[in-house]
Amino acid sequence: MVEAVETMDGWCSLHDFRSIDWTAWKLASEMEREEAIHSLEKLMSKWEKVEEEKNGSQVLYKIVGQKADFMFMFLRPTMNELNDIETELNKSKMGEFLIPAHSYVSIIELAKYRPAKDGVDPETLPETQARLKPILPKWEHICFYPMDRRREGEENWYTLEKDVRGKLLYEHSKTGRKYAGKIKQFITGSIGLDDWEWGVTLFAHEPLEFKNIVYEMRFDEVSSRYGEFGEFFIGNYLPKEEIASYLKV
Ligand code: 76R
Repeated sequence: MVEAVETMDGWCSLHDFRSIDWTAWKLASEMEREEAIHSLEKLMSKWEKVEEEKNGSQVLYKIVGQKADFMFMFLRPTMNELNDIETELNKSKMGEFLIPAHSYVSIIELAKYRPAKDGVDPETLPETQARLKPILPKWEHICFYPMDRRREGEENWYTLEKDVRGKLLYEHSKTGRKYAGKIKQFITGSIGLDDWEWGVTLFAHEPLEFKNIVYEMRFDEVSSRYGEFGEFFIGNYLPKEEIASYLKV
């Protein structure tokens, strides 16, 4: 029988995409707009405290193109906290001008394909814990897309033996490591949680590196034979200090 792989699971993740209701925004009074901006800044400050205390992490990006305007990515220990965050955003003054565009629910995941070294469970290592409960980078650009592993005829990931899958992912990781310092990747598992099997979140200083890594990986067997991809989202970093100028009309 084909064996599943054990996963190491970390913080719960919510990718929350919002479009700005620009018509309502322009029709609002200066005072209302200020109140809305302030409400978002206040929430961001509150979330930053959570991050400082290492109880979660988040980022805000401006989506390029018409799929959304804002993309928040939140990491928290529980799904309840993620629910609270989206609700508090909806209830805020800013929430009156935000239209839900898309969302993605998943959990930070690392797979245990490699055998334990000297009998040590990798999950107990501090470096593993740091990857399961990461502080997200505030790099200039973000790329998010969901993906599946194929299961069709000869291309069925779920009928491959574990050692074969491990070898294919090892080859994949060698391509990934070439992008050290240029790309930071977070894999979140969403089997049973959302419409695809994994979410891929990449950070880069230079957006061309997204195209480079995704293109190069298309030729790795694990992607060329077993990868299926969803919608791609690209964003530019929006620090709290720049929200007001971004929204100024
Ligand atoms: O976790 C590890 O670092 C060990 C090696 C590794 C695994 C197990 C690894 C390394 N990945 C793993 C698993 Mn990955 N990854 C993707 C994508 O567009 C595409 O073709 C694929 C999207 C990118 C860009 C990427 C980058 N990886 C996975 C899984 C889970 C599969 C499963 O369990 O079946 C998916 C879906 C996936 C997809 N990967 C790396 C990278 C990079 C940059 C690395 C090197 C990380 C490093 O060593 O720092």
